[in-house]
Order: sequence, then structure tokens, then C-alpha cells
Amino acid sequence: KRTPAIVQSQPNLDPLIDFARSCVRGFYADPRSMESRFLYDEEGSALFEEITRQPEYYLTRTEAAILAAHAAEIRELTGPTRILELGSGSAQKTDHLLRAWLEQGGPTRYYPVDVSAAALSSACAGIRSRFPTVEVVGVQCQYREAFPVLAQLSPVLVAFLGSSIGNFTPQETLAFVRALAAALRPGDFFLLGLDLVKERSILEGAYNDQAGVSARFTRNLFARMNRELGAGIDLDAIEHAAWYRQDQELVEISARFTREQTFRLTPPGRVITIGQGELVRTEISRKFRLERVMPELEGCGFAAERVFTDDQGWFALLLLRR
Ligand code: AVI
Repeated sequence: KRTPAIVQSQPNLDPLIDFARSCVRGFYADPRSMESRFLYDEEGSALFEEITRQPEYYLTRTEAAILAAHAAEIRELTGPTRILELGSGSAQKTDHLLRAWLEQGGPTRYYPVDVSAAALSSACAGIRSRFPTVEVVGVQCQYREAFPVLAQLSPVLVAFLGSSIGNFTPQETLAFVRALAAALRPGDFFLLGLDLVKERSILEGAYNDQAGVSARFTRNLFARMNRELGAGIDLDAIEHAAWYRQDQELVEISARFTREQTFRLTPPGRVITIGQGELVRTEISRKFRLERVMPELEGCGFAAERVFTDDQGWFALLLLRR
């Protein structure tokens, strides 16, 4: 019986040191802000999956409907490429792509890439059971660590769904898209999901669900510091705060400390004091306008093959050709 392989990139840094250093840097930054990749440990990945099922979080549902409607057309345009998915998470939306690939014939190879080992192995197992003929190789690493293998996978479609690109700053986005363009061969494809600018109440609702799952997701970053770095942060004195900043067209997600706390992260053992009412930013989630983003992507070497949106114009799925 063939089991899905998981390839782990050799990290050049001990994962705990990487996490501790990043937290210290984040607590000392002005404004205090964390790297969002650390939100996705086993607990965080599971909480994010729960967020995607909340009625207010329209992103996943809307994108899945676009994929369901257009996967066959996407496959017609790309031909029988391999599929590599960055930040695959549970990889449930990917079913639409895999189904279209299988229906139109040829061997189907799928490479999910994720930082979370737990999310990756359950995604691989899920795909394997739903699509026994698809060859699955999971790759556990950060997105950009996967770029060097892309040339060997060509012809390939790189899927980056869920508007995960919105969690990058504008500078990080440019660097990411340029590096991806450089790693792909001409004729390869990039399938990019983008959450679009819309009314504030809808955006803020999505990041402040009634059931409080978003709040648990934010708090889990600090719970992870307690678990892995022995921080001893009082989680009951942390509130989730998320609001839309229209000036920058992004949702800013933070933890608000409701009383002063002093704690220490090991290693490096630095003492950190956060004052009452202070915010520690855990994520940004940028919202996009097609008229702005298309020229940027084109400037990086991608040509728009098709742009798919939902009826309300809330979410866009871009098929780009390198
Ligand atoms: C993964 N990413 C696209 C999510 C978003 O909508 O920015 C992360 C998230 N954070 C809180 N809710 C969702």
C-alpha cells in the first residue's frame, strides 16, 4: 500500500530558537507585531479550519464556489500540469482542482506545502483517501523554501488560495511574487485567490465571529509561547481585536493586554513587559482591488489568463501565466 510521502526541508535554525527570536523581535518592534506564520501550530491550524466554517467568514465558501464553477475551465487552460499548493492547510478546496484534473485525464500529481506538520499529514491522508489515484507528496516548509524545486516540477500550476497573500505586507508581497516568477518556467501557471475590498461591516464581521473562534486563534499564539517557550502569559488578560483600516485597505488583527504583564521567553531569556491596554499585532489581512493588483502582478512577469469572481464581487481567483 502506497503511503503519501512527506518531505521536510532541513531548517537551518532550531525551530524553537526561530520562534523565540521572532517573538522577542516582535515584542520589541514598534508597533509590537508578530510574524503570522507562527499562528499555525497544530492547535492554530485546527482553529483556522474552524474559522473557515464560521458563517461570518465568507472567504473560504466564496472561493470554493468559484473553484467549483471554474475548475474544469482552469484545467482546459493549463493542460495536465502538476499542482503545487502553498499553504495547503486542510486542502479541502483543492478537491475541485483534483477532480477536474482527473476528469480531463493524465497522471495527477499534487504537492501540498505547509509549515504545519499536523495539517500536512492530515491533508495528505485526506486527499489519498478521496483520490486514490492522485500521487501526493507533502512538503513541510515555509513557502519560499519550496521555490527551488519548482523548476523540476514544470509544467506546474502553483496554487496560493484563500487570500493568504493578504497576510504579507506590500513589500513582502512584491518580493514573494518576484521570487515566484523567477522560480517558475515560462508557460507555468499561478492560481491566486484574493479577497477584495468591500464594506467594513462585512470585513470586520469575518474577523470577529460571534462564536469567538477568531479570538481563540489570536490567543493561541500566546498559548503557544506558554507551551513552547515557558512564557507564563495570562491568557485571560488578552483580548482579540480586529478592525478594518480603510486608509491601508487591510484588517489589522491584534491582541490587547487588559492588564500589565511581565514575562520571559526561553531561550533567549529576555524579560518583556507589556502595559495595560497595549496592542500586539498578530496579523494583517490585506484586501485587494483588481485594478491595482493586476498591473503589479504583470510588472513581476505574470500575464492574466482569466479572472474569476463571485456574483457579489467579494473574492477573485486569478489564473496567471508566467
Ligand atoms: C490565512 N488567512 C488568509 C486568513 C485571513 O483571512 O487573513 C487568516 C485569518 N486570521 C483570522 N482569520 C483568518
